[in-house]
Amino acid sequence: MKTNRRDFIKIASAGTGGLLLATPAFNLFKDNEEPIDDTKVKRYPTYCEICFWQCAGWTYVKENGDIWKVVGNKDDQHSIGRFCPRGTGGVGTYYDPDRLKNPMIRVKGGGENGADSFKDVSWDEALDYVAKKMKEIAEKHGPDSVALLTHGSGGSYFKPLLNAFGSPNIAKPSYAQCRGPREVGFQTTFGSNIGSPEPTDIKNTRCLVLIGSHLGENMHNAQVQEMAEAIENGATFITVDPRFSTVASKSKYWLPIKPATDIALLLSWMHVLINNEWYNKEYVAKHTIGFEELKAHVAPFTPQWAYGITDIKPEIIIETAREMSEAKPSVIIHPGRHVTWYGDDSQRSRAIAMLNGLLGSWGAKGGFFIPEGTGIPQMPPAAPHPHSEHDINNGLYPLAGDILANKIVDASIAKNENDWRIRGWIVNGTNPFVTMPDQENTKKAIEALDLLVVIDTMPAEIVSYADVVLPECTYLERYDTLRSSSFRFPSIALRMPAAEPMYKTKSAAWMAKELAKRLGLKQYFPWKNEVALLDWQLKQMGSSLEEMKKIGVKNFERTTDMYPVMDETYEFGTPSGKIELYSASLAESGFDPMPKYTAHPEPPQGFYRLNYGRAPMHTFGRTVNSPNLNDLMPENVLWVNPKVLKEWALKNGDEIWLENQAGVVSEFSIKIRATERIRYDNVYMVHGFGTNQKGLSKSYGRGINDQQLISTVMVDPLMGGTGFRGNFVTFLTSKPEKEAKA
Ligand SMILES: Nc1nc2c(c(=O)[nH]1)N[C@H]1C(S)=C(S)[C@@H](COP(=O)(O)OP(=O)(O)OC[C@H]3O[C@@H](n4cnc5c(=O)[nH]c(N)nc54)[C@H](O)[C@@H]3O)O[C@H]1N2
Ligand SMILES: Nc1nc2c(c(=O)[nH]1)N[C@H]1C(S)=C(S)[C@@H](COP(=O)(O)OP(=O)(O)OC[C@H]3O[C@@H](n4cnc5c(=O)[nH]c(N)nc54)[C@H](O)[C@@H]3O)O[C@H]1N2
Ligand code: SF4
Ligand SMILES: [Mo]
Repeated sequence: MKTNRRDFIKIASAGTGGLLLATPAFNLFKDNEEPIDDTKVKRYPTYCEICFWQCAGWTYVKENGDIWKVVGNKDDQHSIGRFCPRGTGGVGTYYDPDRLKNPMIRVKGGGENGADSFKDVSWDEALDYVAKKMKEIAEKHGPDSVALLTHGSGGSYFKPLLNAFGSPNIAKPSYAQCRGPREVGFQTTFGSNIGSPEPTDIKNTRCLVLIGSHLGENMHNAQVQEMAEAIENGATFITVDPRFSTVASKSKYWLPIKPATDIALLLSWMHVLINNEWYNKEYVAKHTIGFEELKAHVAPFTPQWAYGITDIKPEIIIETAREMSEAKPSVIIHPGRHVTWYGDDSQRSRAIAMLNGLLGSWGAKGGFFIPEGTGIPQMPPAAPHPHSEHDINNGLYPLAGDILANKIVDASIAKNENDWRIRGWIVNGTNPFVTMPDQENTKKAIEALDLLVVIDTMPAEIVSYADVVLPECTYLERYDTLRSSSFRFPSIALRMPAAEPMYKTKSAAWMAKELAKRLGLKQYFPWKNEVALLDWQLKQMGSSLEEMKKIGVKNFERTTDMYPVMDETYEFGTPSGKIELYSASLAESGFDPMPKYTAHPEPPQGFYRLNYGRAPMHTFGRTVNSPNLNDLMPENVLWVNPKVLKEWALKNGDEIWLENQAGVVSEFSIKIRATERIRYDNVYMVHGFGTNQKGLSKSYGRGINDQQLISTVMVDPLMGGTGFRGNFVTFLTSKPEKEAKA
C-alpha cells in the first residue's frame, strides 16, 4: 500500500520541530533541562535502567530529598538530551510501594494450609544461606551446576562471581530470545556483529526500510529521534509489517505482509536489484564474493512469485526496490532487534544483511557507520574463565555465540535420576515467566532445582518461586558499573545514587562482593566499595569520579573513521575478508549458504497468529506496575481486524479469553480493539501485561501475558534462537471453565 506522500510533506513543512516527535506516540519525549534554581535542587548523573538503550541523564532531587525527575544529558549520544516516556517515568520505580523491601527466605509449609511462605531475614542470614547452598551444590555436583540468568547492569558483578566460583553457565535472555539471530546473520555476511546501540546512521539516511521493527513504539531513544530528523530531511521510509504500526503511518510505503513470509520478499528484492542492475555495482565488485551464485540463486524469485507468498503486489516490490537503489549507498535495511520470530531468523537476518551488501550501505554515510567504543579497565586479578565438561547448548547450534537461556532451563530438568544437571539458579533482573517461551518447561525446571536465588526490585513472577530473595535498590539509589558505549564515538557514563536505598535494599555490587567473601573468593573483588572501584577505573582512563559527578558523560575522540575509505584492500571480518553473499562456512556446517524461503504452518480455521510488540510507555513487564506509567497504559488490548470480529459477532471493547493451538487458556481476559490497522490473519497485543502476582497491585490481572500462550517454539538451527511467532489463538467469549494452564 502506498500511503499519501502529499499529506505527509504538508505536515513535515509545518515546522513542528520534529514530525515524529510531534505525533502522539512520540510527544512524550521530554526536553532537556529547564532553567532551575540550583540552590534548591541538586542533580546527580545516572543512566537509565528502564531499558537497555542505557540513556545517560540527570536525576533531580528537591531540597527535602525527594526525587523530582530524571532528564536526558545533552552530551549523551544515546539520549541526545531527551528521555523517552519510559525513562521519564522511571522515577515511579523508586516510589512504587509494591517494591521488594527485605531479604527473604522460603519457609517450607510455613504458610496457610501448609503452603510455603517467605520470612523476612537479615542480610547476613540470607547471604550465609545462599553461600552455604552454593558450596553444597559445588561439592556434590561441581560448581558448574550453578547457573546465572541475568539481564541488566547487575550482571557485571554477578558474572565474575560465578566465573570465580567455577561456573561458565551464564546466559541472558537478550541472546536466544532477542538479538542472537541478527548477530549471526550479519556476522556471516559482513564479519561484524550489529551490537547495541545499532550503528545505523538514520539521521543521514535517504531511505530506511523497517522489516517488522516498529521504531516509535519500540522507543529506543536516539534511533527514534534520528528518525524524526530523517523525515524532515525528506528520507523515504518503507515499513514491512502485518500491522499498521506508528512508523508505518509515517512511511511512504506500508507493505502489509502476510506474517512469516519476509524471506520471500527479501529474496525478491534481491532479484529485482540484480535483474535491473540497480545494485551498487562498484561496491559489489570491490567488496563481495559469491555474486554470481547469488544471481543464480535469486533468479526464480520474481516479484510475481513473491506476490503469491507475501500478498505484496509485484509493482510495489519493484517500486520499493527502486527507491532503495536510488538512495544507495545512503540506505538502511534495518537489522531489527527482537528477531526471534519463526526459527529461520538467522537466515532472514542474513538476507537483510545481503540486501545491505548489494546496496553498499555498510560503512557508508546514511547507511551503517563503523562504531567505536572504549574498554573499561578492570581491577586485577580477573576472574578465571572456568571450563565445564557439560555443554549446555548440547553442541547443537554451531553458530551460537553465547549460552542459550532456554538451554539452561532444559539442562535443569533431569532425564535420568543420576544425570548431571543444573541444580542452582541465580536470577538477576530477568523474569523467565514473562520472558521465555514454554512456561510449563520453566516450571518443571524450577521444581527440580535445589536452589533458586532471585535478585530483583519487584515481586515479579520468578520471585514467587525463589528460595531466597535478595531485594535490589533501584538504579536511582545506587552506584553501578560505568556505561561504556560503542557508537558514533567512544563514551562513558556514570550512574550514582540520588537518594539512599529505601527499605533494606542493597546494590548488586554490594551483594556480589558479600557473597564472594562468604565463598572464599574475595580476592576477585579487591575494591573497598563501588566508589573506590569507580575512582580507580576513571583515573586509569584520565578522568576521576569527581569529574564524572560534574559531567555525567565523557565523550572521547574517535581514532578511526566512521565512514572508512574502502578500497579493494579493505578487509571484512569474514573468513574470505569480503562480504560473503555466498557463505562457504555455512555450507561446510551443513546450512544453506544463501537464504531460502520455506513456508511455515498457518493458523487453523478459527485461529489467528499471535503477534505482539511494544508500547511507547512500557518496557516488557518491568514498568507495568510503575505508578505513572501504569496510569498511561494500565492494560493491554487485543488488536483484531473488523472482518474477523464480524464472523465472531464481537465488537470493540468486548472482553474475551484466548486459547492457543495446544489448548492453553489465558489466565485473564483482554478487551478487543477493533482496527483496520491489522491484517485479518493475526491478532496483536503489547507484551508484558497480565501478571498473576497479587503483590503487583496495580497490574495484577490486567490484560493477558502473551508468554502464557507461546508454547510452540520454532528453534533456529544455526544458533538456537527461540522463535515465538508460530502460535495461534482462538477466542473464548465467556469465562473458561477450564483451569488455565500457566
Ligand atoms: N517502548 C519500548 N521500546 C522497546 C522495548 C520495550 O520493552 N518497550 N524493548 C526493547 C528491546 S529489548 C527490543 S529487542 C526491541 C524490539 O523491537 P523490534 O525489534 O522493533 O520488535 P519486534 O518484536 O521484532 O517487532 C514487532 C513488530 O513486528 C511486527 N511483525 C509481527 N510479525 C511479523 C512478520 O511476520 N513480518 C514482519 N515484517 N513484521 C512482523 C509486529 O506487528 C510489530 O509491529 O524494542 C526495544 N525498545
Ligand atoms: N512473549 C514475549 N517474550 C519476550 C519478548 C516479547 O516481546 N514477547 N521480548 C524478548 C526480549 S526482546 C527481551 S530483551 C527479553 C527481556 O526479558 P527481561 O529482561 O527478563 O524482561 P523483564 O520482563 O523486564 O524482566 C526484568 C526483571 O528485572 C527486574 N528489574 C528491573 N529493574 C531491576 C534492577 O534494577 N535490578 C534488578 N535486580 N532487577 C530489576 C524486573 O522487576 C523484572 O522482574 O524478553 C524476551 N521475551
Ligand atoms: S530509551 Fe527510554 S527507557 Fe530506554 S534507556 Fe533511554 S530513556 Fe530509558
Ligand atoms: Mo530485546
